[in-house]
Amino acid sequence: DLGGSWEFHMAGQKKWYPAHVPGCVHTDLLAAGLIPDPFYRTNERDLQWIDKVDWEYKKTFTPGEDLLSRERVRLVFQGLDTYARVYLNGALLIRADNMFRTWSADCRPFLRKGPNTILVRFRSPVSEDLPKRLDLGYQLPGPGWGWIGGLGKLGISMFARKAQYQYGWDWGPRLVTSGIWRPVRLEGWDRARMESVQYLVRSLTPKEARLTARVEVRGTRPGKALLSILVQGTDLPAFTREIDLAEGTGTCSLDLAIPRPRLWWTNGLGEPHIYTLEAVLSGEGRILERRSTRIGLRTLRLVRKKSMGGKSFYFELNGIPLYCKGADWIPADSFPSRVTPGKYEFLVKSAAAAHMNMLRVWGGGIYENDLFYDLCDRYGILVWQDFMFACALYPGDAPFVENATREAAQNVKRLRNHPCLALWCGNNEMDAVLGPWGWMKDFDPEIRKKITADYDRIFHLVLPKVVSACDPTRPYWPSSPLADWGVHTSLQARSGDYHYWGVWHGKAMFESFRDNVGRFMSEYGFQSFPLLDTVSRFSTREDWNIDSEVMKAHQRSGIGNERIRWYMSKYYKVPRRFDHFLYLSQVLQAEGMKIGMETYRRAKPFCMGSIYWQLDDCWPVASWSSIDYFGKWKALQYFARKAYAPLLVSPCEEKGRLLVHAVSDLTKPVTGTLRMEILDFRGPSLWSREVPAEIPSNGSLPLFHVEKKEILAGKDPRRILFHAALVSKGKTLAENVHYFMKVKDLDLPRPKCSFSVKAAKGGVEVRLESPVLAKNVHLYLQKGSAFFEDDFFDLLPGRPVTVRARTALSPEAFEKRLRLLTVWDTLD
Ligand code: BMA
Repeated sequence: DLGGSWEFHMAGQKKWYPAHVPGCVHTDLLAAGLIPDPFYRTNERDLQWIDKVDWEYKKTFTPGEDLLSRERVRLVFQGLDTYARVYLNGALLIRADNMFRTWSADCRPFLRKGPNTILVRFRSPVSEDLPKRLDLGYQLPGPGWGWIGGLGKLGISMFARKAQYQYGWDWGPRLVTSGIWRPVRLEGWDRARMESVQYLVRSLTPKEARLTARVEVRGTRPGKALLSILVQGTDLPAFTREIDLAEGTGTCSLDLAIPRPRLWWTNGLGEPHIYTLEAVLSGEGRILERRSTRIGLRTLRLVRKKSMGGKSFYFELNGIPLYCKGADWIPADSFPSRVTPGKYEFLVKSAAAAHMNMLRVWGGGIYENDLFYDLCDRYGILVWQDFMFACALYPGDAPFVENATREAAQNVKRLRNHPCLALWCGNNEMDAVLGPWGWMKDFDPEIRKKITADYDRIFHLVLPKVVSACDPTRPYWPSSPLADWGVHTSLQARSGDYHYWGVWHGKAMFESFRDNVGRFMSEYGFQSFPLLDTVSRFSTREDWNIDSEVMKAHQRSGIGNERIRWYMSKYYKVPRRFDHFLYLSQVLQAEGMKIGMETYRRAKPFCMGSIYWQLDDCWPVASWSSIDYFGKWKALQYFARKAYAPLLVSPCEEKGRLLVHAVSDLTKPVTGTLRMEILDFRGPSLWSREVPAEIPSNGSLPLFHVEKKEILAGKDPRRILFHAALVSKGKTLAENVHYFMKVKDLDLPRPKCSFSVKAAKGGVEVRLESPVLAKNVHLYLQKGSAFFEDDFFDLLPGRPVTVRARTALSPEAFEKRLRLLTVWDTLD
């Protein structure tokens, strides 16, 4: 491992500073005290010089005897960002131009006994790509945040095979970094080594799983070797065969069988069982290499068949039609090298806690670290994997296409053994850029033809070819979405994945989710602000106004503040206080998205996926995320946990009627009672009804309906709520509330919440109660922090609830610091 401490400086300078590998220029400059925190206030603007200069990294190391005694030694960089030249003891070994590729070189002849020096020179991505843009003579469509970096309207991001979000996004700063962003090592070997191991499940029955291992072996000269595969944790004997070695790389196969296989299931359906297989290569009487791979045994099929006036789009897992619930994933930091394993685990665990079973790795970020996919394997979360192209059009010259092809092949090979990996998707929204968004209309026809041909080559020829060659069992889907919201024809919406942005971008009310249901929702979303404790980490008190310069610098959507305020004024009374506004923005987002999430679940099986935009943030910002940069669950994350529960009861209004649906993702039917009630906010129950409920497995159906006129007769809709609960054997399996008016029109009473706190495992238990309705109760601590298991919920009159909180505080200290905020408190 050549990671750890290195030195770096701006090219041409004398003095070197300490650096850390993996890392990047920005984090190294920050650690050396040479720049202020790029996320603080408007510091981003002053740091734009960093991408205009070249940087050098160096390290001196002494290889051990063992390494020097090897026949071959290879220098491997798992990630160089981006335009880099690598020198070992002065000899140029690698010229890199793609952040997403692994770069390696045989370096045995250049290695010395004693100290060796490795130098990596990073050329400025701006100096490298600006000439390409100028030579082209026209601007390829793209997101266009270049003005922040002093480039005016010149967009250059599409020329670089580098994380696109770093050039600025509508939730991300423009911080274009460079560096050795993934591990680097020397690999010594003799005789032969495995270049790759692929496990293909050929057949899977309760009796037996049959697999084929395909191993690429590289030899130094012709001869014989032995390949064995061990299934760890079982008493199965090793599967073994003799193989021929050549000088160079060859492929060999080995069949294996696992009796009574334990399957890999997604979160909510069962255990995501993992098998560890070890491939062992031996020759000349010794072990040459061992390689462990964790796999899962499952069948996963993307089912596309004519149905319901279009074409289905759903996954079938081990024979069961799977409703996908989840969110879109963006890199968890502007500087991906500093995302800790703990942060990865927290985010994936948070997704699982909200009953998600799919994350979509969006194409403007990175092919994630191995750890991310390991975690998704372990938590039973499928990954929809975009190739890294988003919201732009890309050059089509031969070197670019070649570079993209190698990038695709390497990443497909790296990730294909993960059971979590569900689908390869060509890009994010490029189909929309070419068509519906109208970004192409000003080009002259010749250029338009060329751009379209370039698009077709990569996304309809090259990438599907790579997938079918390297990962033949996974589906390839050219672009997400197939149908964009603005101009979709009803056939498209009935046939593929769908990004619905009428809410937010199109200023449609939340209720419009109901008229915009696709077969698989791969994006829809709404923004909110992080709460004050997060805001105060990047701002000072004088910035605490959403239109201040600093807050605007942390709101990257040009329409963002205006949209939030507009929607808020439609549904709520807009509060004057800053902290109340932040809180209410989260309530607005969560309640609005609740309508979307529940609509898309009720629409099962026509609609078989609800993936909302977006799970996480890459810095502290106003955004569509449900978890903020510092890991605080926003109201939306709590609401997702309820809307995505395996069993959902969902009331809604339709054509003058109130309907109550049940949606089940369970594999067994449920029998129980639907208990309904109308409560006055101030306590009394005004109406109640019970009906028997038979809910089939894996389905959605209405359980009850009534004319609104009938149920509301003689009641004041401003003062009542409808509560529905699914009860079986005395246990509440699911519950939900519905209001008949927008919150701004409700006659909310002043809550009189009381609470008591007692010790519980890992923290405390808070018992809350109010004689009158308390709407969207937010729990927080005056000082210090805690993780609340539930938050932003409606506390119904006279119905106490218990909420657990993880904290290190004693119950007494906790009780002293506990504070509550409700919608009523934000009314001036
Ligand atoms: C979608 C995404 C992102 C963007 C989001 C919000 O189209 O693919 O590009 O951040 O909308 O505008």
